[in-house]
Amino acid sequence: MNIVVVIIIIIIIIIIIVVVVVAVVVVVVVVVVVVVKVVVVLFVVFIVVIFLRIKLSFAPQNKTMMLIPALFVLASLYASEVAGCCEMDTLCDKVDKAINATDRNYELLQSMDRKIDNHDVQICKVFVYVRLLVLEMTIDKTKWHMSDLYQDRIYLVTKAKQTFRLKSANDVCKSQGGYLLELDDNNERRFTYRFVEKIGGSPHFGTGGNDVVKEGKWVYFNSGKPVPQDLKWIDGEPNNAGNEDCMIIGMGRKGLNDISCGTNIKYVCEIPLGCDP
Ligand SMILES: [Ca+2]
Ligand SMILES: [Ca+2]
Ligand SMILES: [Ca+2]
Repeated sequence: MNIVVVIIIIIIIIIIIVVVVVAVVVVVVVVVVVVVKVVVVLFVVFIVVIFLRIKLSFAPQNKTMMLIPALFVLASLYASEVAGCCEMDTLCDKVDKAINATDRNYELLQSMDRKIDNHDVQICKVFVYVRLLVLEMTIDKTKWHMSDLYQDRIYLVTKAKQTFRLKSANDVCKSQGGYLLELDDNNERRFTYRFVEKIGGSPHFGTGGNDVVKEGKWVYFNSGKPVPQDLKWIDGEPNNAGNEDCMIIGMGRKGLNDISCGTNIKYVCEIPLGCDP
């Protein structure tokens, strides 16, 4: 055989071997990368499921309702982060929007995977964050105004005025995972006042405060807790003028007032997002 032909055949064989080796290496690398990503995602989801299950066994029933979408969001979030891309554009838009809502939220998310070992605090923070994202995605924006985060909770205000009945309004709040607003102190009063002031459209905004059972004994409808004595009411209020038993945030006069239950007003729901309601 001609020596030139032999050399050409050898070169072709070497090229084929190199191509095959390169192809095998590329396939192996791709498979390893994908497997590692999947394992990391599954591991994180597994850890989160374990901790959420521990938390949920002590948590109120309504939090269980959030588990499946919460885990879905969390897994998607982490998968997107690990993969370095957003495969689910719509979800990622929502996530980005929520992330940009406050710097504090963003820090919470960034610390999510780093501090997973500090689980007790971190899982609660993750819980707040995931529930916030789920709420952002599921809330009917034609019916509700939604506040920013305030101490692991947010507030919803009805867009339409309704005849204010404590039980039916509280039931509506419950269906959103919360209860009629319970002001624990004047800081919460100031935060919610600023929020409803921005919304406007109603002279009064209903809360859970009432003295229906005993005149002058102010309690919250959902928890039955007493309304704190040092909450700032409008000067001269509550005055029970013509039998007023429902506590409202009064627009224009920057304080609390009692008005007749059954008035046509907007109202405020308080939605706890953390582990401690
Ligand atoms: Ca409160
Ligand atoms: Ca009264
Ligand atoms: Ca009054």
